[in-house]
Amino acid sequence: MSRHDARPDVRDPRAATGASEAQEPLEPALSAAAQVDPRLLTGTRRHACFITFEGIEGSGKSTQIARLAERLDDAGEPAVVTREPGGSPLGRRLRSLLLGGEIARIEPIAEMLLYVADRAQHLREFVEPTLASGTHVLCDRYLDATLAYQGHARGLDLELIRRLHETPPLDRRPHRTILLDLDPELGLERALRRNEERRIEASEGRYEREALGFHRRVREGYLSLAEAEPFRFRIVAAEGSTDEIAARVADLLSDLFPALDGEDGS
Ligand code: ATM
Repeated sequence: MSRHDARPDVRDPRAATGASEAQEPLEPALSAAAQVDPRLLTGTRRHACFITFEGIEGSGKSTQIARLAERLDDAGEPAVVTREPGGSPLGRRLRSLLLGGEIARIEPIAEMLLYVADRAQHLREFVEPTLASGTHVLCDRYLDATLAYQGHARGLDLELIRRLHETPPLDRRPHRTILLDLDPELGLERALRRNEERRIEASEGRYEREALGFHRRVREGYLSLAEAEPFRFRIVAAEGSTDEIAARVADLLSDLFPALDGEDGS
């Protein structure tokens, strides 16, 4: 785990700010279809950014998010990395229930509501206080994962999922979403190899056991979400070296973080 990986159990920004309770967000959430908030584009920006990373299994999100956190920290823009599910103490319990093999079958709507429960707790306990303290938040999966996996791939009503996310604290929208796009066949191959190396099959292998068709639907789902919100999404081809992909990611965020402009991402 890198020094920048500040999942809440590693580094809690409330410790730095002295806040003991989850705070109300200090800035209004952007609407779902929002264009880039002009305040985020000025050199005198005072608001921290909420950036999410999405993609199918094996698309390299974790590696890229860690690289970006490092680049931002080096550029004097403090950023923490977190993830869903699992960005709060409750979320970590939910993650092991959702991804482990302990419960053989979870009803699709129950599964969706557990991801939403994880998100509500994560937003209140970690994301909002962190943004309020002026630290950027880089989140490995967020609302679009629920729309792609539980909506597009499992067939749950997308509008139901969206409606749930109109209620605070779930109404927080990312300022930018990086979609790492990859052929699912390649992604699954990478994910299975990684799991074997790390021996995590038993604890987190539930999605890798889904058929290829499921992962194809997830990818198509992500691409249609990106097409519907071009202002928020940036699609990055997740093929090539880690350095090449990191450079593409930095380039697509340089309007929000001018310090990333013109660097090579390595
Ligand atoms: P990571 O391995 O990227 O942390 O994701 C864990 C799984 O959670 C991921 N599995 N695969 N493939 C997708 C799944 N997931 C959902 O199905 N819905 C959600 O809302 C979220 C946040 C994750």
